Amino acid sequence: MADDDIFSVRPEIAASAHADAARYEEMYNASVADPEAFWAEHGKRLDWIKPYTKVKNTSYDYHNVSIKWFEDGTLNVCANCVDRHLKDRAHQTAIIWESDDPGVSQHITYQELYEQVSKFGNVLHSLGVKKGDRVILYLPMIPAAAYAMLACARIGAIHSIVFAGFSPDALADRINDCGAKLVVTADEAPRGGRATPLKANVDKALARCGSDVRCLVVRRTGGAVPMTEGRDVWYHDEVERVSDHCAPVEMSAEDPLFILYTSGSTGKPKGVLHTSGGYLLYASMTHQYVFDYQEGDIYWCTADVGWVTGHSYIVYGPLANGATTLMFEGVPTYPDAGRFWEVCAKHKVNIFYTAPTAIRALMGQGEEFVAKHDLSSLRILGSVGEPINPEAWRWYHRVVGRENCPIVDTWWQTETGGILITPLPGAIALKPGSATRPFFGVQPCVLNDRGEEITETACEGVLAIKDSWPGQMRTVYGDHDRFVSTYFEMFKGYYFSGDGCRRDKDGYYWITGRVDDVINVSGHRMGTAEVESALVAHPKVSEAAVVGFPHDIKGQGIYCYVTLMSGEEPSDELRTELRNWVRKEIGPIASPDVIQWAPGLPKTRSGKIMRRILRKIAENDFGALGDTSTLADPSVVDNLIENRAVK
Ligand code: 6R9
Repeated sequence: MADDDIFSVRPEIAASAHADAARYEEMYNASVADPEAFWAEHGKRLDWIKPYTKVKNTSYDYHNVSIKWFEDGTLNVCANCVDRHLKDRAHQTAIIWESDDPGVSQHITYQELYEQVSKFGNVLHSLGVKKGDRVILYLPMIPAAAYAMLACARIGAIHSIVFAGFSPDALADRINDCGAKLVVTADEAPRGGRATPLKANVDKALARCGSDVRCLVVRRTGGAVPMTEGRDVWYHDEVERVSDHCAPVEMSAEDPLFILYTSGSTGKPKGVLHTSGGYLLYASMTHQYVFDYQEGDIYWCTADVGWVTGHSYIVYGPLANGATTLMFEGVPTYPDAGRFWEVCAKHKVNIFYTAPTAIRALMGQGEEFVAKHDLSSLRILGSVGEPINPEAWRWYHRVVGRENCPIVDTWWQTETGGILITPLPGAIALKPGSATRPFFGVQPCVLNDRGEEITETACEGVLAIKDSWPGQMRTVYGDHDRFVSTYFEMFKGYYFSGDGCRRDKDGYYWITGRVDDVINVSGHRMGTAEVESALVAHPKVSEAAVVGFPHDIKGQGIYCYVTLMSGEEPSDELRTELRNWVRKEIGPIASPDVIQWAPGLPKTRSGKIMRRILRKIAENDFGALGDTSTLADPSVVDNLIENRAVK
């Protein structure tokens, strides 16, 4: 039984960890017994200009949802990430940049970061950007992306990063929604040996925006791009004209830091708004404890700054802690499937944080790509973005971690600002596939369909959070009602995560996927993730996505899209084999009704499977596939429709 499959805490990790088991219990209990006192104390990890006297002022009351932390304190987020480290670590590397080209990397010290960010702030000023203005960043994974974020924070502007893989239309929607006055971009974004024409995309987007929106262009590849007179300027020209001193602006803890758009279950993307003090405190504290970050560690989060993981765990958390953070421009499979491990070896990475989808992809390529590289520097591994199936967990643990690196499976969301449920490596025994226990100050609970909290330890339901934590989003930009109705209406008095979960007898949380992914087969509730996990545990299966479809007798049936390992051939025998395999892994109740061979699955550019589309195909409802524009490869959908399995 998975619940009893336990990897105990490694004594050598516990011995030097920021929290061992006893310390975790003590701090956790203190954090929920008296949140005011707990956060008043830990708020001191930031440098405040005017110290706070009020700590927590939050209400989950449906009629009056309001979230404020440290509201009378003032600070500057950039000064906390840069200036305050100059005294002790001016010459320490702040950012290691690894380019898409494996021959090119760069070390940027805190002193250089300070100079670059100050100049960037002055360029923004010179273009008329002021405190409270919105600035869209549409950039490759280059140091200038971090400079631009921090420069906005320095002058009090609100950044909104749009992932460089998004289309011109998606970009235009975001520019318009937040009323940005400036878009910062680059000529082109190299990834995996190919270049995305960012500036050309901005040109298309700006054709749909107000004429007052300007564009600042950073040179990355040197590719020729047209510049529109009076609207577009080159960064390298502007920076010649500015001084290298830029005073950080005093900001209230509750002044906005950034907006990040995220897709909901329906409708247009929501502008998730995060503010300054609580967000930074939470990002920095989770970064320290969850990854057991130690002075001198080389830390690498493989996310893109276009996603929340990049905000909190490439830029803000690590830099607030004076860490050395690695920024990677490329992809895991270029020039070959060993790139991650090559980079780990090259820069002697100690802490490595990635997504299950990457692990599964690399797992399918074979162990020899890992074995070639010296991974002895690795100490802690992390996972984020989706439930990690035990099969991938074990591979990550055995092959990448050589069985001596704890894996922190971190559950959180764009909305939560930082990690909420996770093991602490020196404190909490691991179970493959479980995000384990709550971080300090986080009170998860499991609700039944009627919105009642289930009090038994072992149970299953929807995951909600009982009280606020400092990193929580404050509102949907420009639409507070949507914030309230999305997260606080269905289950009154709680923050509703949209995820389902199970809590086992040891109080461990197992995220079962979005609630809309839960299917009901003959009256039994089943996480589609469970069936997927069973399927990908089969040696011939590389990836699987499972959705429900209407079934005359069972209510819902189980429809499986299966991608085979390269070299494996689809056959009816294999179909039967997989069906029996799942019956064996989970039980006859989980027996797949349909198995469709899928050469590719429809994924967003961040690697999340778009189950909404798979459900429609399974339901034979091709007319209503909805918006497919955010897919990494829309042609995948046509293939699935063409080859739809006949029931
Ligand atoms: C950080 C991030 C949030 C959704 C979330 C959940 C899924 C993220 C997970 C996980 C299981 C984990 N999710 N981490 N599910 N285990 N460790 O990914 O933010 O892009 O907003 O996605 O991702 O379903 O609700 P975001």
